[in-house]
Amino acid sequence: LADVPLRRAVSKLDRSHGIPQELKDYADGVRAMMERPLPDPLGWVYQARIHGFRQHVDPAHPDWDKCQHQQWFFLPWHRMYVRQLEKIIGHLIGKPDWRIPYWDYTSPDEADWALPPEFADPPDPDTNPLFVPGRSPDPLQESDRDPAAALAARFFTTHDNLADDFGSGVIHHPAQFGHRETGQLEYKPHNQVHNAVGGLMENPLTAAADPIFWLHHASIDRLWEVWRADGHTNETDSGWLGTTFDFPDPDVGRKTYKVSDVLSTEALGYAYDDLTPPPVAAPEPLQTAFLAAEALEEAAVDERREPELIGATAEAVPLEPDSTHTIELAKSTTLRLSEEPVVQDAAGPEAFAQAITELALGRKVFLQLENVTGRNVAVGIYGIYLDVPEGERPADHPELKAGEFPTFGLEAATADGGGITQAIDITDVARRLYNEGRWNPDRLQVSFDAERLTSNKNVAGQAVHADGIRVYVV
Ligand SMILES: [Cu+2]
Repeated sequence: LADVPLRRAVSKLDRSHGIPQELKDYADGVRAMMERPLPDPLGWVYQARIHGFRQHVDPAHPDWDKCQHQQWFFLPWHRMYVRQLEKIIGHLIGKPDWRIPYWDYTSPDEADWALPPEFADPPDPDTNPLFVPGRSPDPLQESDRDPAAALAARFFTTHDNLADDFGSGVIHHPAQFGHRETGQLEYKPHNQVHNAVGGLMENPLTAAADPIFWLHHASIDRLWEVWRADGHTNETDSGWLGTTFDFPDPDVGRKTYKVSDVLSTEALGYAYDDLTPPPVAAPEPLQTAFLAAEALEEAAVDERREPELIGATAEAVPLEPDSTHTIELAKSTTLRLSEEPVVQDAAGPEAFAQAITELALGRKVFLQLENVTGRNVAVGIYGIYLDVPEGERPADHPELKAGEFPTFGLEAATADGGGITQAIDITDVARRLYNEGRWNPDRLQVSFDAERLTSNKNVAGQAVHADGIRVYVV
């Protein structure tokens, strides 16, 4: 590592003498920022409003409402924003080498999934600047903090209308809520942790006013480094690299960064204590009857491949808790997969159809919610389930749960005239259904449940729908 100060895991800070020094410094810095009212650009309220404040940008405050979501400036913009906060705090407390700890919820140790204790206790904003009211009292769940799909994403972005990328979809000009694809890291842990923490954190227009926001974003920023250090490559598009953003700066007044300026954390003056990829669960193996294991392995070889659409809903889909929707799956003979040599070898029409199914489920399978929009959004996190037996409740079938849809940023995207498109890796549940002889080659049933509510708990009055649901194999 270069000789730069480290951002450390919050759970590993030295607590042998009580509150760790790094968090005492953070609390002092937050308090000092809170003592600087508007319009001081180094104040807490001003900094939080840079992320979000209201839907229509006020020309008197060109710094506000600048957060980048649902597109590929999400990661670099938040890296710049967190680095500037770190500089402001270092400046105000007279410790320019102070670096923000990160909330290490990707640790396999469940104890690290709870909010760090200093943020919850004492629960009094007058004596504890790290506390804010309204957060969920529950620790993060396994599914909230699981970075497996993000760290398995092969490309920073893709140009294929499927949001299985790491760093979200392409947009040509910065936009606060980009109306485009939410990539795998932005989906989870990012959006999901925002909703799971709740309170100010569940809405991008208030999130940055919660001190835990910044440790969450340090964690997301670290996962970007973990992914890159694990052999992946950042985007090389010159439009992305050359886009600039500017921020108030405690030393030079204003600081302008190009995206290409922030691809090295060392150049920005920090590094992480550990870039080891966290352990993730092994994928469910597919039990094949028609394809040889080697054929499957060969067909699933790691190369860039166009995703193939294998099914879609016929109509728009309301996201109502406990509702079920049908995805018609394509006839096997019409699929591009049917041209693969391993399938052509199959003897007889039944074997041919089964071989195509096995080939499809031997790859990665994604279910994509297309352009979800919502008003009066009362569900914080939807659970998404496959093929729940008729008349039964999804929540009673955790083995059929394929993923979640966290609604962080949904109202803001909708108000800006857009929506959220999100892909969910459903490979494990699809294989489990196949292995148990329950995969229906004609249709897939998708059910939603309201796993966690927002602070706006009127499910009856909410209006959330997707333009459709599609299933792809990659
Ligand atoms: Cu965020």
